[in-house]
Amino acid sequence: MHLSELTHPNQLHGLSIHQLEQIARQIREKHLQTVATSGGHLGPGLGVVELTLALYQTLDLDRDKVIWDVGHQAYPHKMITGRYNRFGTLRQKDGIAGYLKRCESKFDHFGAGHASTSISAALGMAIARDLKGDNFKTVAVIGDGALTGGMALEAINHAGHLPHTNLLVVLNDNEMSISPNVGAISRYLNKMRLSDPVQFLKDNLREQFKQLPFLGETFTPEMERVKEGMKRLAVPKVGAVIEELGFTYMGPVDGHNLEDLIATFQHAHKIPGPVLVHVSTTKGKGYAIAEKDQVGYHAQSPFNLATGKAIPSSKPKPPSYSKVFAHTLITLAENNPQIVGITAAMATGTGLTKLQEKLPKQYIDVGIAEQHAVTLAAG
Ligand SMILES: Cc1ncc(C[n+]2csc(CCOP(=O)(O)OP(=O)(O)O)c2C)c(N)n1
Repeated sequence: MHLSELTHPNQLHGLSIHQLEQIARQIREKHLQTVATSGGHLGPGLGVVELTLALYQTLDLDRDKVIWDVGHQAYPHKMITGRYNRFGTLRQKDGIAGYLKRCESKFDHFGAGHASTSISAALGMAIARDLKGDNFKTVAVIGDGALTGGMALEAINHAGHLPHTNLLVVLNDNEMSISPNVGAISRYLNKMRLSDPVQFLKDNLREQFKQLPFLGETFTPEMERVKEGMKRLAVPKVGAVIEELGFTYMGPVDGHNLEDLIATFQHAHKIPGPVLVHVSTTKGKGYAIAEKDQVGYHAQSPFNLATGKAIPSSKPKPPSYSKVFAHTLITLAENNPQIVGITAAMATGTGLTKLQEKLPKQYIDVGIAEQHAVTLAAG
């Protein structure tokens, strides 16, 4: 099947892994060509191609609702919900919008743009569903960056208190906000990603047991049990904090392995109450230049696909606002150590990366947490 024939996401039902892989390739091709021509978000969408296909294969999109956080990563969603043939008009007048837009498609259930709203919106839809006695699924897909926003945590706090409200949260963890993600939650997610118990055992215990005289290989069944015990001592239970908050935790799952993703989502749909599936993805997946420079290719103006270089604008432009702002701030801060630049995960967009480079002690990234940033500044 070619992507152009996919006019409804339920046509994904029953496709083989091989067919899904072909669709994934076609999505990436169209994604790259379109953004190279019109500009737009690049890395976020390329990272969720398999996640989107696998999730949609396990849902009935005529009934179930998927809410994408921010919406800047939803280009694959747009292509498989009937907008492939118009996708070339992305971000042009009367064309396909760069974010989700409710009037554009019945599959866009929530139009945001601001981060950290998806779990609240999905939980609201889940509660409304239950009040009406309906039983469709609601799924929030949220990035690890957006998870640093207070509203996402407020929603988790609420959802974890409602054990009878079915809700699936898919955490798209690529370790990046626009810049590398920051904060204690990000560090915790990283710990979960790294705590691969199988690898831990392979690397450590098996070898050590083999060296014991008389025991060696013959000790295997006992060894397995001891290994399990030691593993629990050595590695914190993956997802323990999330489980303590009332969610069932599943993961981390390889976000580019369709088979694993489909099996995990199928399982997750059967679990009652709030469930969080932790998916590990690579921002920019499939376009080596974007994988390497994940900050630079979060979003791009028109560029040359072969080199990755931006196509220079024909009109000369005045310096950007952020450039002037950063220059002014650095000049002031160099002369006054009491000046500190605070950003809510927008170091590149505000020009503060320059301050970070020059005066790192006078720079703070608080994550996507604007209200905290302002009150922190007041403090
Ligand atoms: C409230 C708010 N602050 C800042 C932004 C700017 N912004 C857009 S995307 C993004 C990073 C999102 O990171 P993540 O959720 O991990 O998604 P990824 O881009 O990594 O897929 C930021 C900071 C925003 N959209 N909303």
